[in-house]
Amino acid sequence: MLTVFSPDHALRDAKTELSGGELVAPYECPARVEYVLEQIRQVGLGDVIPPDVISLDPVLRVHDPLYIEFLRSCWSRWRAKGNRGEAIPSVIPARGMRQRVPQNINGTIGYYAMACETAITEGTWPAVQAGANVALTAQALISQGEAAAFALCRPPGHHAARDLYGGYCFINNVAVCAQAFLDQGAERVAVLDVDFHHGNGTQSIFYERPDVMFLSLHGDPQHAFPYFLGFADENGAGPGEGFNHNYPMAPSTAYDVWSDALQDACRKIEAYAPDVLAVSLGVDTFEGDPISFFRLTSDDFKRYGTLLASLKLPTLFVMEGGYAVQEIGVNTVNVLTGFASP
Ligand code: OKP
Ligand code: ZN
Repeated sequence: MLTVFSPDHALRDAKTELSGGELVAPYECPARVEYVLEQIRQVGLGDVIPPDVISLDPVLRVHDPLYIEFLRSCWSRWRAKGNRGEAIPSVIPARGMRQRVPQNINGTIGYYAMACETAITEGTWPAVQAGANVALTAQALISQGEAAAFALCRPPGHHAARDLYGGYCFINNVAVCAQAFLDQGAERVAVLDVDFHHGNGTQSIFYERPDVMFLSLHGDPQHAFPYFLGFADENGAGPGEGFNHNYPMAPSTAYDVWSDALQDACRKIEAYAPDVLAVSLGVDTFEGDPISFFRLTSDDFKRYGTLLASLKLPTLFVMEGGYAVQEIGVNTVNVLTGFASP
């Protein structure tokens, strides 16, 4: 299996994350994907190739142009105001308030935030853009007939909505790829999100559409980020009714219960008969993850990789979360080898 990777991910190297009332060192750090890359080379998964230079057009099929302009200019606008720390919002347009973009950057950043832990920094935009190009280059490989490809993206994307960043995410890489498949002739795309956290951004982008089925296995939002979306009764709306499936699961869920949910999701994917499968691959379901509460073991990742291969669909894997940095390489590559050599 080919992997697409860009060293430009390292330009996103925030010094702060708002956590527990403190500014701590971010969990979502550059070392994450370097460990994955090292393990890919260790097991000989396949070649690692750089992304093509791609325009923003496919990104703008999914995201609001003014939101993308905000991501691009946020850091310089923030600094121009004399702020000394990294850019974080201090006010959000909550219930009852006007949903309009104000001119002051302190208001603009709150308007576009879905969470406040994620600091915007000098190198964030170029890293995020490189990440989208990584995803789209892997997507093009599948479009051109490869059976599978791995987009080793960083930062992740599945919390980013049409005009919202947060939860470490800025551009929704998997959503951009799903739309690109459709634009290149696919009729139906299934997006399966196995990251520990609910993919609220991906869900919201496709919620009213039947051409992308979204299925997500995740920590019950009663207890886990993003708290305000990802419940079992969210099944899509309008023409999208019946094409969204959530599997929220309780603290301490292990592979027996988790894999039952995955098998149910696989049956729904089979019935949908998509042209292609895109997997939001987060490995923060691991028992040792510092910010999550499932109990998958490293061997379990290999098992479910094999399960996914039984769908016999062209499959794009897009990297999302996973914060047990020492083990992220083994866990991620276990999914890919379980898939590629079951
Ligand atoms: C991104 B992805 C830790 C709380 C972190 C945000 C989690 C974002 C996860 N202090 N809350 O889905 O892996
Ligand atoms: Zn996650």
